[in-house]
Formats: sequence, C-alpha cells, structure tokens
Amino acid sequence: QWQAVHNGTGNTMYSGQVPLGTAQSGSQYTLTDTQRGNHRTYNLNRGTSGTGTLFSGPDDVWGNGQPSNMETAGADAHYGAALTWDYYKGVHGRNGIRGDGVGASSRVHYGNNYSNAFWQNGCFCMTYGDGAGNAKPLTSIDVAAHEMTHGVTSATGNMQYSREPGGLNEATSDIFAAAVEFNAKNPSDVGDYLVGEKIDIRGNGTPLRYMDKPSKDGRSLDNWSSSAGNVDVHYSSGIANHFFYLLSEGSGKKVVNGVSYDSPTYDNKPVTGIGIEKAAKIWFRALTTKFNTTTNYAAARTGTLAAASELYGGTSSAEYKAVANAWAAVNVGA
Ligand code: ASN
Ligand code: ZN
Ligand code: CA
Repeated sequence: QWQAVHNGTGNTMYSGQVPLGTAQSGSQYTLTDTQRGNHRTYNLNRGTSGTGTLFSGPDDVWGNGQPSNMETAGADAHYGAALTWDYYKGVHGRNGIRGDGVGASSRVHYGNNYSNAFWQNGCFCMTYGDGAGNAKPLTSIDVAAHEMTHGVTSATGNMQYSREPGGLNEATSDIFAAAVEFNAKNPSDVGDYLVGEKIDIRGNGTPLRYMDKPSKDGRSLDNWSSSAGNVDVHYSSGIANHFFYLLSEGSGKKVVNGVSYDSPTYDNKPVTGIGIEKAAKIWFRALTTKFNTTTNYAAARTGTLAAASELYGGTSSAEYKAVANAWAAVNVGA
C-alpha cells in the first residue's frame, strides 16, 4: 500500500498547534510518521489490551486542543514521540530507540481514569491513560520522552528495574524528559526541571517530580545513603535527578524559563553548572558505553566521570570537575 510522506496539523492539548508526521493512504490520512521509522499512534478507546485503532481521518488535522476530542491525546502523543526521536537523532546521532531506525508506537486512551503511562518492550510501545479526577491525559512532552527513554535504556545500559540500578533507570527517563523538553523549544511547553508539570496528576497544580530538590514531593531522595536501594525506583531516582540538575544549572537559587529553583548540596559546597546540553551529552555517553544491568550509584559516578573525560578532557577540565562536584553534592563520593 502506497503511503506518501505528509505533514499534518496537530491541535494539541499541551503544545499548541504543531506539525505531525502523517501518511496518506487512499482518501485517508493516518498518524504514521514515515520520517521517523513509521512510528504509529493508536486509539485504545478506553480498552486495556490489544493495539486499538490506528488514528485515521480525511483531513490530516488532528484534535482540537480539548481532551473531549479523542484525537487530541493522539496528537500530543504523536508529537512527543517525534520530538523525542528528533532529540536522540539530532543531538546524540541515535537513529531511533534501538538505533536501528525502527519506530515504536503509542497507544492513547488506555482504560478509564487511568493516571499513568508506561513503556513495554514486548510491543515496543508506550501507553497513556487519560488521568483520574482533575488529572489530565498523560500525553505531555516530558511524559512521552520519559516513557520512550525507557525503550532507549532497555536497548543500552539496561539497568535492572530495582534497587539502585532501578533508580538510575528511572532518573535516565527523567533526565532525558527534561532534555527533550528544553530541546523542543515549544512556546506552549518550555523546558523545565519538573516532570509532569502539565498533567496535574494530583489535581493540586504540583508536578510529579522536582529535579532541583527532589524531596519537595515529600518522598524522593535528594542525596545518596546506604538505604537508597530500599525505596521505590521513582524515589531513589531523585539522587541522580538532583545530580543532573546541579551539573546543568549549579547549586542555589536560579530562575530558568520563568521557573524558580533552589538546589541544595549535601556537602554545603557550591556547584557550578555546565549547562544541560553538556550534562546530557555526558549522561548519554555513560548510559550507552559505561552503564549495565547492575550499575549502582558509585558505578554511575565512575561512568559519568569517564564519559566527561572522553568528551571534554580529564581531571583538569571544568566538565570533569563539575561531574565530581555534583556527585559529591548528592553524597556519592569516591
Ligand atoms: N509511568 C511509570 C514509569 O514510566 C510507570 C512505571 O512505574 N514503570 O516509570
Ligand atoms: Zn519511568
Ligand atoms: Ca517538564
């Protein structure tokens, strides 16, 4: 079946009006991104199994910005997947989640009042609920990038999803969620060091996670301790999220894109940031060439120091020193 490359128009809930990669098949268009490995987006229509229905329609315009229109969540998810694909390819030279040019798929409208999203290796797909109560569909840019990054992690470092490696796996998804959001430069959803700030999962306006001071959520860890491996991976991730924030922006008070941060350090020594672009380069190199299934916090420190050394120079480079100082600032030492 012949499919032409098309650029449709998405009227998203979180990112305004955006171009979407679509395909034309006869008189219908579908959410099939032929420029990105044929990533496809499906409507589960509140079901919880199977592939659902590929979004298709006659006009190549998707959604109306409102969650009541079933296409809107599809437009947001399709856009988030495209931004994440473009980020890995443009910034890190990685061609798709597995590096093989093959697109994944997204499934939206999973279940009823489902307030989560998830990645599965089996279907090579990510799935989004519509949220419960005041929560909104989980299809924001950062949540999409978080879930798709679980696929990248599985294909690379593959840190096991428990104890300290699990925290590093989770943090990797939050780190690249922030990096993708900044890289996108979408005026309706500018970059920040908050995860899920758009979806209002608790219905009180707070984000899912804070990277400058993860403990602001009441549960996440700011600093390493010997019990870090005993908490849920979404809380032990705080240590590496805090490291990444400090490495990017430095300690203390700072306003970025209108959001105020105040990042503490365990050792009470200041950290000077090197910018999110270099920080993400270092984390990506460590993820793809140093980390493995059993990487713990001490090994993440060693791996990121090696990555910084290879990218920017050894112990005397500003980047290497910043990595060392940021780990010390979250109580991960030599
Ligand atoms: N949304 C969650 C995550 O990606 C689902 C899970 O707990 N795996 O981390
Ligand atoms: Zn996750
Ligand atoms: Ca965010």
